[in-house]
Amino acid sequence: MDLDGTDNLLALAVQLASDAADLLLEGLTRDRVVVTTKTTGTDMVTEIDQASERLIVDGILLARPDDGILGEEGTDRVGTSGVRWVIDPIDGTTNYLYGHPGFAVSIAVEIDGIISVGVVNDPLHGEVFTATIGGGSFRNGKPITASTQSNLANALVGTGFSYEAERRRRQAEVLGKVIPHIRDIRRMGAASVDLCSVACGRIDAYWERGLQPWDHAAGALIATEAGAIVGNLDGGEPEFDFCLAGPPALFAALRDLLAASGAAGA
Ligand code: 2AM
Ligand code: CA
Repeated sequence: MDLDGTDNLLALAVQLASDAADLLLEGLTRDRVVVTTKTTGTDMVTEIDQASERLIVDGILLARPDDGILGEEGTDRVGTSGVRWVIDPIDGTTNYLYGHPGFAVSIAVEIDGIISVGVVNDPLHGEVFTATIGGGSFRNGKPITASTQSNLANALVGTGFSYEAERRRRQAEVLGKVIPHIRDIRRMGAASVDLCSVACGRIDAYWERGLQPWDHAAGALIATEAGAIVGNLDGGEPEFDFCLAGPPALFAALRDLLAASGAAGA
């Protein structure tokens, strides 16, 4: 697809994320109710998660009826155009349920299997992060870059915990081994925003296990285009087993520390 095609996809993704973000803000003015749970009792879904996904999916299909779509709340549509949308209608649902800052609408677009557009809209902070492959990363239209920190001891590192209790316990053990070797830890609660935080240098690095494609697809492109490395522990792409993001000067040292701390099995 030519540059125009990518730009058109970006414009549509920005518009749909903005419409969904308005829906999220409107939902904050009313009581929020858990309508169902998924993997565990703490993996919650509100009616706003479902309404936001419906809004985004309807908008995509209206403009581009031949595209594929993968969405957290159940959309799994095979397309014929070579374009597939990967969406999280609310990333950071626990924060959203509590009205706590740290949730976002995340929309990525794959072209022929390659993530080529990423948009993360964090409505409470009024921040829209965007990236196109090879085109750099932006926050509200201004270019952003990842941190230049090279000393692990001075690195502020984000992470997240599983919805599953026993896994959370193991992850807390890993944290106990990692935290003496870094500046401090942040746990915000929305993977897409954490990856954007790496992209703009307001944390130095981030890792988490157990992420789904819709959690990291857009944020990983935004972090990568901002100069960070995003991958698993073995030099591969970010995946369910591991997502680590950080600037080149920190990535290897943090990866080694995490591996030595047993993060891969936690
Ligand atoms: P969600 O809010 O869309 O569920 C929290 O650490 C971050 O990880 C959130 O981005 C959350 O997305 C995501 N996440 C996805 N699957 C998860 C899981 N099984 N356990 C915990 N967090 C998960
Ligand atoms: Ca979600």
